[in-house]
Amino acid sequence: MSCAAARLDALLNRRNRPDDTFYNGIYERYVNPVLTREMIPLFWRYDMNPETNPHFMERLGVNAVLNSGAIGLNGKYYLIARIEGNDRKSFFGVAESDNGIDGFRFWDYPVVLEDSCPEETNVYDIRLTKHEDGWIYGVFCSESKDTGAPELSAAVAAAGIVRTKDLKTWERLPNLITKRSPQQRNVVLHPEFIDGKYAFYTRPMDSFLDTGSGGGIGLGLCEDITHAVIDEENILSRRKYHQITEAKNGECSVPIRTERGWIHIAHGVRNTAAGLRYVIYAYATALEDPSRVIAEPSGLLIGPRGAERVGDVSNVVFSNGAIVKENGEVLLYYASSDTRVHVAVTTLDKLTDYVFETPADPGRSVLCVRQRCELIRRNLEYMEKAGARLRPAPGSTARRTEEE
Ligand code: M1P
Repeated sequence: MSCAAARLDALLNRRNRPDDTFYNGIYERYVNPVLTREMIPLFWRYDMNPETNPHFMERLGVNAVLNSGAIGLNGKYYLIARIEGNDRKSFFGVAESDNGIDGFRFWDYPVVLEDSCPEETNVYDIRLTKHEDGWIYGVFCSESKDTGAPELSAAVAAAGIVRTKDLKTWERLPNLITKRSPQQRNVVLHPEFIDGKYAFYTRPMDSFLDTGSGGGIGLGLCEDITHAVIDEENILSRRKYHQITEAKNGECSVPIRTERGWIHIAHGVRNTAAGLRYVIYAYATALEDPSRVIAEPSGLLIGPRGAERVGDVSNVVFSNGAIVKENGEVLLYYASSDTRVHVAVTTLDKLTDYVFETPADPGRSVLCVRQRCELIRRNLEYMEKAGARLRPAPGSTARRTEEE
């Protein structure tokens, strides 16, 4: 036991630092994951009594710690992680840190939700919204067996809703009903009222895994969050052929208010010969009309890299939480391959610049290469004017060379 305790202690006290092998000017990746299954307290997994556990054997193992909701409260940083037991069931646990990049420690007990939904088998991927009505809402996936379908694995995904003031006491509200979509996952509550109503980012789906006719990330309004019903969902961020969202997409965290618009972090999924590939992207909507998309930077913001590519569900990065600090820093939490949680750090300035100044995906190779040639042309022109020294590749039209 002392060996396991010492290992855990070392892990919890390990300092994090930016990964200096990665640079894109948009955000910094950090070297160590902020949460892993090894960071789960021993007393959640082992029977600590040598009389009943003479071999100090794991009794209730944890398979993965992933997709975490995030919130800053009273100067502390909280992640509400999806913790998946060896039994495949997920639940939520609150981990607290002083700086948001390391030192996360789980509270003594996981979150115990009110058992108001007897058919519910699994819960996961909570998004936390500090709403202007004064509550902190958690919206998560509530999964139940589809008893009407013949296949054993058939399931129904719905959006569960809870609320709290302190992350300790949670009130469960009835699940969200979307009248026109049979299934929902990746639902996020907007932090402000829109036209005096609660606004949810939805992801209409025809079945548990496939979005089918669901066109992308929707926005729907409801009058009463204690009996949340959405009639109409208007698609904001559309799935598009041959883009990173082709197979499906979903809102990640609560949109971030900036001077130029709401910045949204989302995930996009495409199919490959190796299976689905999940990446994180961004888009923006207008402050005065959050149903209007005003910027769609091309391609992915965060893709799985290096060791992140391997895990329970490989080739996945997935986010459902971000924290904006008072000094303008933005902590983007993302899980890799459904196995552990990382942080990428940027600032509001950089994120805004990225979202509004990155050109959109023109949709076809011939246009994409023209877009890139235009960047190259401007750069060569600029470098020549600025007197920058460069050695052009054979065939380059740049006139200034190192030899000149
Ligand atoms: O396995 C990747 C992700 O798959 C689901 O996301 P989506 O609904 O967009 O397909 C979720 O189950 C998520 O938890 C998981 O990380």
